[in-house]
Amino acid sequence: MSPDPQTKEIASVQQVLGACPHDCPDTCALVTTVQDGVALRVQGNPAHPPTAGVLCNKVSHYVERSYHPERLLQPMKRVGPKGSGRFEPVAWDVALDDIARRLGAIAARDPQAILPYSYCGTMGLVQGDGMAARFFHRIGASLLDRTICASAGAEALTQTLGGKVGMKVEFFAEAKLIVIWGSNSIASNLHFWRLAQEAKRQGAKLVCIDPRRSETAEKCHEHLQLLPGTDAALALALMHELVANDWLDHAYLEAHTLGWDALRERALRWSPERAAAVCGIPAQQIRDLARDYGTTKPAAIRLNYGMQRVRGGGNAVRAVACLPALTGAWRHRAGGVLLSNSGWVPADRAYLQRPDLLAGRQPRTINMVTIGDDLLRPASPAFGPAIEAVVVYNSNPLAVAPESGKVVRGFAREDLFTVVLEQFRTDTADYADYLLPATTQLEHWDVHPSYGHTDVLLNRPAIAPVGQARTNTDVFRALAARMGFDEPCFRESDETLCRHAFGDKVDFEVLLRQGFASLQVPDAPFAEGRFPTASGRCEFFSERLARQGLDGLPDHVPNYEAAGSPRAIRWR
Ligand SMILES: Nc1nc2c(c(=O)[nH]1)N[C@H]1C(S)=C(S)[C@@H](COP(=O)(O)OP(=O)(O)OC[C@H]3O[C@@H](n4cnc5c(=O)[nH]c(N)nc54)[C@H](O)[C@@H]3O)O[C@H]1N2
Ligand SMILES: Nc1nc2c(c(=O)[nH]1)N[C@H]1C(S)=C(S)[C@@H](COP(=O)(O)OP(=O)(O)OC[C@H]3O[C@@H](n4cnc5c(=O)[nH]c(N)nc54)[C@H](O)[C@@H]3O)O[C@H]1N2
Ligand code: SF4
Ligand SMILES: [Mo]
Repeated sequence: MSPDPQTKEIASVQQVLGACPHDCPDTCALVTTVQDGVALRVQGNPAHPPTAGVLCNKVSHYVERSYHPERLLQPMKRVGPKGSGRFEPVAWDVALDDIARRLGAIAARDPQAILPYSYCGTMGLVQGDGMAARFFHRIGASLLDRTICASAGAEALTQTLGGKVGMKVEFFAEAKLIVIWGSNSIASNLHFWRLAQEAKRQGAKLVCIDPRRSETAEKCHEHLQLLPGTDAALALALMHELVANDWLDHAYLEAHTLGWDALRERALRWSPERAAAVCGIPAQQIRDLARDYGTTKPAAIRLNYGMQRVRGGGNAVRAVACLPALTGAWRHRAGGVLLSNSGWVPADRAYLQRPDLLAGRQPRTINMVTIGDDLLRPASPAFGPAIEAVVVYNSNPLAVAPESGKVVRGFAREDLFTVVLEQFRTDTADYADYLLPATTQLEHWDVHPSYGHTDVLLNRPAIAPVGQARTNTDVFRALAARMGFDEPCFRESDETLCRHAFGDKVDFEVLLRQGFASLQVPDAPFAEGRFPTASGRCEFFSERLARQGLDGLPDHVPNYEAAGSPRAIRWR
């Protein structure tokens, strides 16, 4: 048979398995079609159940992102004043030599004057804080507290349930009541919305709790349009009604919770009328939701981070996280609450990030949300040395950190040495002394945990780096070599990092073969209690908080600017 030219063409087409890098609970599995070294399209992997072959609109265009004409393709050195965005190309070796020399000189005076600044440009454990954390630990640089998104909610879950753990997302499809609380699922958690639709087709009722009539609220059966920052009051009033109508699972409360008497007493102070006045919604709406929640089984709550970005946000998440234990919703696999499942992931951070390279040093910690203030702070005994160098990767602080006026002034300091690893010319990139072109997800290895489902994923490179782009790991390896860090961990390849990222808890061969692997999480993780708290119970009352002089029980903590004030009402 003579060779068919078309067959030859098809034979050179490859499909490469990957993972979406974005900070999104869905952590989709990708399939990239590549021909002759060029990526043609990115699609959802139909074999991965949470992805179900579908990507959001943003990532289905990821090929365009990778080949975008505005992509940074070569290292650049600043020539104009800070922030002017005027650069000239520079060779990688020249840039890396100079960066290593300057960081080395600062570290010789005080390594804490160096600050890494990163967040979730990629959620990958390898291009995230794999090699980078090793490098900064070895230097002894200031540590960064990554608080910009989820800290209040994460802490609240940990105090109540013992970790960032919750329902397995797939079972929302079997729930008969779904409460979508402080989450705009259609926009920011699309694959969950698909499951909620499945439940709806099976007769489930959907309720949305959001100050805004979001597109998600629009499509639910009920919308409780409460004032921002009043969720804990609502949750306490729901508890009030569960008690008043005895919609309680007494056996579950007895066996698997801590502090019920105290919580009960507090809840009884929150009549629906009192909460209605605080939340700005009718008392009857609270009664109706309590009835639905108390009498519908299984009932599931999907929280997201939208509701914890207020003063009492942590308390609100604690109060909501208590609810399923009152009704025993956890007994069913389609009952309970989900905010984050990242606590189930067996990431071996000691291996990936090597905090042991601090070798007994205890650098200060800088909170990423105060970066503006901190860049403008002079040296002092309380603060330590002024920040002299910032290395930014996977983040865009000028756009994302609060009080951006101060952040801009901080980054505009002529005496600050700034290195930015980026795919694009962001606001922050404009302030770099060196701007280093980074690879995209199509060009590097990585492994990905998920906070919305309970699988982990592998991302294989589909194409060679575009232009002169380099992986984050490569840049930190190269800097480590130049700074004379000769520990073997600085020579490990990305593939090796991927292989060991989950220790022996995940079979890497499975990841290589199918691109994802499911974690061993029970279908109804807390049906028999066994919460990962100190007591093994759902902790309504937290000894830990009480010992710190804080309220041991969740409460409604009002906004600094009271809900119902003229400004708040105008906003509404
Ligand atoms: N398409 C897309 N998806 C994303 C992202 C993205 O940039 N684009 N970002 C990802 C990231 S980093 C995150 S953290 C998540 C965020 O995901 P979500 O938490 O779902 O999104 P937000 O828009 O922050 O907030 C959700 C809703 O909370 C409401 N809200 C605000 N204040 C309150 C309150 O006090 N109480 C209650 N009950 N509701 C309140 C808002 O009106 C909003 O509709 O999305 C992820 N997914
Ligand atoms: N104004 C404003 N501020 C916000 C928010 C908001 O909605 N508005 N949301 C808040 C929330 S919820 C969050 S989670 C944070 C998000 O804060 P960030 O995580 O800092 O924001 P992103 O824009 O997701 O990512 C930052 C940059 O990482 C780059 N990047 C992606 N992949 C890679 C890579 O592999 N290597 C390198 N070197 N760079 C890469 C991207 O090009 C992007 O410019 O922002 C918070 N701040
Ligand atoms: S839905 Fe989320 S995880 Fe899926 S492709 Fe879009 S951003 Fe990525
Ligand atoms: Mo976020």
